[in-house]
Amino acid sequence: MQAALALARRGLGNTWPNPAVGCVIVRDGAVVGRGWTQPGGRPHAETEALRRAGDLARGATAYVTLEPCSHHGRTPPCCNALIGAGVARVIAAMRDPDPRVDGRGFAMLRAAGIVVEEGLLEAEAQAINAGFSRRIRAGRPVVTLKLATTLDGRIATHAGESQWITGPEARREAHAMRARHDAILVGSGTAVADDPDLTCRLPGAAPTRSLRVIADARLRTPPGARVFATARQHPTLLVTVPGHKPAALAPYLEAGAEVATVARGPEGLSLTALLGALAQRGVTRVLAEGGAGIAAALLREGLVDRLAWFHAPGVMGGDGLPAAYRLPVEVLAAMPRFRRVAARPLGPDWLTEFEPREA
Ligand code: AOF
Ligand code: ZN
Repeated sequence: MQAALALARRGLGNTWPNPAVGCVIVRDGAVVGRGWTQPGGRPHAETEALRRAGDLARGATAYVTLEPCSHHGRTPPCCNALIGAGVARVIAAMRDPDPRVDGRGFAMLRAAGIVVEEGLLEAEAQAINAGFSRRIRAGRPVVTLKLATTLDGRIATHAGESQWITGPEARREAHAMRARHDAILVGSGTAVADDPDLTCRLPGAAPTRSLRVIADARLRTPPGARVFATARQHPTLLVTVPGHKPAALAPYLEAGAEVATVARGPEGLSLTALLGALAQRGVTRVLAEGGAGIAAALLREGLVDRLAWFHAPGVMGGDGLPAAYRLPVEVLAAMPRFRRVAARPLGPDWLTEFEPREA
């Protein structure tokens, strides 16, 4: 199952709207087939592993990180494939929350005489599928907030200079992080100040399917910005509020970007509504890369599921721009708090990862 989980992780950022699943088929103590969900979500992990195992799947045990599907999609259910291949035992880490499956897969396998065990390394599988489960159950994706700051939490100088605070090792990790998410979100402040292209550039890495999302209520990002100039090569979504004149939106559409409108929020657009719109498009995992406005709004609304904080060993002082502004914390009890789940050095910098601390 550990091996199946590692295979599943390969698909993160690439399989949406489907979950990233891994499957290992074992017979007589030897691995005879391995598979993981392919880009775009099909083929599923089990059919990939079965194809490789061929006749050796007969009497074998399949380790799957998610309950095999029981519904007819573009292809018949994975349960049919497992039954047809003569697999004797299926060990699944967790149940599939998709209402089309949700226990029906296990029932189908058992009805066919296959021995089924559920719950092996379930916590790991739940973590991998957190975005998928959240989209199914709550209609929104999980959000990782990525910040790169000085030791005193500054993201840019007073003059707006921000490139580069962290070193090349941290930036490489940030690119890998983009690849593991379905969508990369920035606000117009960052889009204007940094003119990022929000792609994943890693030598040797396969092209990614990440959707680039610019939250821009007032259409402050010029249509000539790098994200829009490359919109024909990389999917790009401009999210704004209703009421703009068609002529104001036309240049973005002409550049090849999509435009979506969502409800207004306290400042600009509602991030909750934006996340809902992304989930409707199938997005399960969002990487928010700033800036200070988006970071503050996500923290304020309790929308951060994971915080990835790069610290560079420099100090900017009070004139530097803070990582988040207008977080009205007046009493300590109101401060969003996190618990550290990982920390490691990256060249001269540190990456610390956090999850919300339960109240
Ligand atoms: C599996 N193995 O590798 C994945 C599964 O749109 P479809 O027909 O591809 O079905 C998508 C659903 O299949 C998805 O919502 C989830 O329930 C399941 N994903 N199932 O057996 C896989 N990715
Ligand atoms: Zn399937």
